[in-house]
Amino acid sequence: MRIDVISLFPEFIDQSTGFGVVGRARERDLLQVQGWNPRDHATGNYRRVDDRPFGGGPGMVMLIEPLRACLDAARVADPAPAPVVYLTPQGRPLTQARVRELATLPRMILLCGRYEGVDERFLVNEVDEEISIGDYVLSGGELAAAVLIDAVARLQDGVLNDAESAAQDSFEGEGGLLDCPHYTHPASHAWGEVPDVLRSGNHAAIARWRRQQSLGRTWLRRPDLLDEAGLSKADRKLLEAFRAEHAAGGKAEQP
Ligand code: 9D3
Repeated sequence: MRIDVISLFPEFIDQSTGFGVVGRARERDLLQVQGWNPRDHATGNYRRVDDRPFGGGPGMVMLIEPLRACLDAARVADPAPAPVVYLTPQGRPLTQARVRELATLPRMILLCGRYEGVDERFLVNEVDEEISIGDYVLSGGELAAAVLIDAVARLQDGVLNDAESAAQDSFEGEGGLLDCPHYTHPASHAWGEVPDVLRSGNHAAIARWRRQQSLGRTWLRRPDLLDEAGLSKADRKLLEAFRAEHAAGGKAEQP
């Protein structure tokens, strides 16, 4: 997949996608990320990329022409069709379902806003989709773009190693439940013991315990996800037992 990113801070995009899983995907050429700076396409002595809003008010608005020239340059570099995605607080909230769809595209072009945002006429004429990454205020679209790039990169074929893929499968297979707790050595520590079942060697019991922990934690922390999860009869029994232990002040999980 090729991702072009229009941003006043292309170095941020380059660097923030240079590490870990995403950095490895770029090194192996499973993912190409290229930044494009509207400033490089601005004209005049001051190379302005923004101006004051009509109607007054605080802040600045990104100009149409530097963005248009920048987008044209990205399309000349690779004329394959690519949707333009604008990262904005006004966008539809990003979900893993949308990430999965976007990850199948051979290419997309991301637009990062700064200041108060982008002239509405550019959005109407050039942008295909607007995406937010959640209900909190960032200073610009770059971090949101890095989040989206990370999420789609992990779904490209060959990006995750076998262990990472297995972990991903089991999460997606859990139908949107939270993960169970994880433990490693030492089995005994001043801060507590590893649950006996995990050391029992009984793989069926371990799978059951993990499933129950996932259900219980989702119930405690994200009951909204539980409504969508479509629990089996066995799941409901496991959760019922978790609740009973929880109500009895059990050690299943602190509130
Ligand atoms: C303080 C400025 N706000 C006035 C009401 C509007 C505003 C403009 C630009 C708020 C944030 C931003 C910059 N944010 C993004 O570009 C952004 C974003 C975000 O802030 N939250 C969640 N997802 C995203 S995607 C892009």
